[in-house]
Amino acid sequence: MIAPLPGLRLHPGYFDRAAQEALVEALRAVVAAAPLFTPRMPKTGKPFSVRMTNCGRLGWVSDAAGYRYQTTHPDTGAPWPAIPAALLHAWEALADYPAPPEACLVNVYAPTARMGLHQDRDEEDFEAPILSVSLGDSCVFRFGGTTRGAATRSFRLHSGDALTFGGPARLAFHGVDRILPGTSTLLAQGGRINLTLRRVTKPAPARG
Ligand code: MD6
Ligand code: FE
Repeated sequence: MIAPLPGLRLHPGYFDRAAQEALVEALRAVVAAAPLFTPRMPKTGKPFSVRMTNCGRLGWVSDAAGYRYQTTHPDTGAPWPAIPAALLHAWEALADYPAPPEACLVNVYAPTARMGLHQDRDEEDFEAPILSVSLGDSCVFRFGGTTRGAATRSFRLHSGDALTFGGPARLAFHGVDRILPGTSTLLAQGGRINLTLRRVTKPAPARG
């Protein structure tokens, strides 16, 4: 486990090859039920270069009306499929949080796709970490501080790596500079998949 910043914890190769292949299979079923869509920037309507879908009770969407979580797919209107069990187990093992995730955002990167520096702040509960899982080609992942102007650093994320963003890093700016084509044989078409598991609402207080 490597800690590049307090609250940012990298678990290299957390999922072995067999577990990665099983995750890709589970994601095929997710995408069959909830097809990939192209999100758009609020206000400008500019398309993202990544395609997305979700699983879990809530899914993150972005269009001209803004960023939000919703219970249904923006195109089909259907509820999101369930989060694969292997991801729920990883959350239990790594998140150090007493309630399950409610959303799993699936980002699909073509070799030329990227993700600009952003904060994840559409959740009500910042006490919970975000758990990120990378599959397929490696990428150059960049992170900085909690203001857009703060210095940034980058490191590579490889297939099977898990990363938790919690504590002081929960609101750190981060993004994906580029995909490194040809660095993984996991996905036949190349490219990269990133999964982020999130707690969106505050859990009800424990009774006692
Ligand atoms: C990606 N990840 O790795 C994009 N967000 O493709 C994220 O945007 C991200 O890795 C919040 C927490 C962890 C992440
Ligand atoms: Fe993010």
